[in-house]
Amino acid sequence: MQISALQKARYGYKAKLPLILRGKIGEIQAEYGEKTRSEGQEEEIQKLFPNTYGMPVVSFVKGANSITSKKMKVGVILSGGQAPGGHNVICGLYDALKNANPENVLYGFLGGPSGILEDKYIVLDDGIIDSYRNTGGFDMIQSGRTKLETQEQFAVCTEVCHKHGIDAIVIIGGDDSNTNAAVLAEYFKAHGEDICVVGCPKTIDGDLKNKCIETSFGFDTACKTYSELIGNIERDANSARKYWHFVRLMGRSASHIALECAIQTQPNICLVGEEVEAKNQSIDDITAYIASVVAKRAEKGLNYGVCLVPEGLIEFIPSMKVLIGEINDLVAKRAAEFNAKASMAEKEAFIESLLTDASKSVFRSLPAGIRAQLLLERDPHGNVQVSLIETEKLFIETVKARLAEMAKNGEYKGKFSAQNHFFGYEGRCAFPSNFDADYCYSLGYNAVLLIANGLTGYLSSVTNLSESADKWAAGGIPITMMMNMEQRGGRQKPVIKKALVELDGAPFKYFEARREEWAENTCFVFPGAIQYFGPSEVSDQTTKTLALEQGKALA
Ligand code: FBP
Repeated sequence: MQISALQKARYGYKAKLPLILRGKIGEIQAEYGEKTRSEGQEEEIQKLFPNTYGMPVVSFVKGANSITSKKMKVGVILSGGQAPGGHNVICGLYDALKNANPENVLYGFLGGPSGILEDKYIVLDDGIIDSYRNTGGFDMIQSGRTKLETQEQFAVCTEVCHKHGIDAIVIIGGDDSNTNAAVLAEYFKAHGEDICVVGCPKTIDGDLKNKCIETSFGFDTACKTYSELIGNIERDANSARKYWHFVRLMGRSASHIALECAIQTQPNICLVGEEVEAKNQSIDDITAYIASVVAKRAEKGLNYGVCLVPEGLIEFIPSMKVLIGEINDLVAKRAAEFNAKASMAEKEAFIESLLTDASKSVFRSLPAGIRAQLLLERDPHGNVQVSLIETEKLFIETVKARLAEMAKNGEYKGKFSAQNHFFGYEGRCAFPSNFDADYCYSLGYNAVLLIANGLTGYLSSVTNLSESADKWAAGGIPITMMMNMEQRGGRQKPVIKKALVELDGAPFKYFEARREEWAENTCFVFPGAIQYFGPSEVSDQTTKTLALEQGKALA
């Protein structure tokens, strides 16, 4: 297979481990903290996890340990959307396993969680591992969105583990996959199975974080990739001076990606879903805001600009949230009738006839394209797939109409010509930045220590991430500690609390204090491409979000 010069060079990159994880595995000791409590609804969660609730936080420190060098077999699963660095988690797992005992075996289940259910796997070896070091993508073993959540599925997992003699499963996934990892860990314990389950925090969306998990992997590289592209567009806008660019950015729900990219590139406008919800803003309110910025810039002769739109925004607009909720319900409950409709027009008419009056009028007010996108296939949870809804085009249309009205009243005399973009898949499989390469390798390496210590129901945790890698701390967080109860699919379920953008958090405050200036003036920043080699201050930077959250001043 032909490989690029960069890929070849990246094979040679030595991912950095925290000092504590360097050296022999037999010289790293687990230190146990206090008993832990769940994020919310303690009683219910304790009842659901009688065997794994309340376990202590674990930190690794130097010292002799009692880990035996018994041969271990571990299975790894990649779950959900791709995120840069996934391969390095597997490389870290592999290297730590081989460091502990060269006879240890790592099974890679193929195609996501369905791989274990169908017993489809490969045994990873030096040849495979070495050809994926520091590369993007999940193609080493592929990913999938099957959920491991039923007792029947857990029974199959048990059978497959018995068949191969697997001692532990590592699930690399987001909040839902790690919630399910905890449920599987509890199932194994309850059934007297000596099989550990350890999770690793993955998602470009950046919404799997809390006081114990500082960031999910992939967020860093994805944001840097999008910011490079946004910077390029800003430079194009600044050169041609004739277009407003509307850029939608991935992020299933939370607006972390859009906010980080805004801090990196200083566009004229960045919408933040969480703020829209807090201020109870409608499509009209958002349109009025964007149009006012366009008009102010036009007064200065600046008929161009850049506006960032998080893909999850649509569900934060209160009236849209209600409408989408109603459609999700109808598509699920009246599935047979809905699916029997031959054309999109018939589907639309069918759904519209069943909506409440308020949602009916919101639905009718939407452009035809958006109405159709709201009816497209649901995700495995029965939710609308926001990545398919072209919110940026919606706002281009509504802003255009608004400006035409304003022009009639003499409130606007500019020219509005817009281009739309969507950045999502472009960033999910990029070569991991040095930060993600190091962080992921450390997460995988650390997961083996958790397993070797017999810990189950834990998330691999590497912290102190705004410092250089040698100063990072390593340990494990009981997954139940991050849980609360939420309404999902019509019933209360234990889930890891999703981290949304905090409006009183440092990243939003930083943005809020500057956005007016960025709106009216042109303050674009061009971050350029991710640097993999060169001075540390260029190639080892963290995200601005992480730096601000950890009290660091931005350079
Ligand atoms: P995960 O939460 O599984 O990491 O995936 C996140 C994400 O990349 C979202 O940003 C996006 O909305 C979604 O996946 C797209 O899903 P798909 O890959 O199935 O099109």
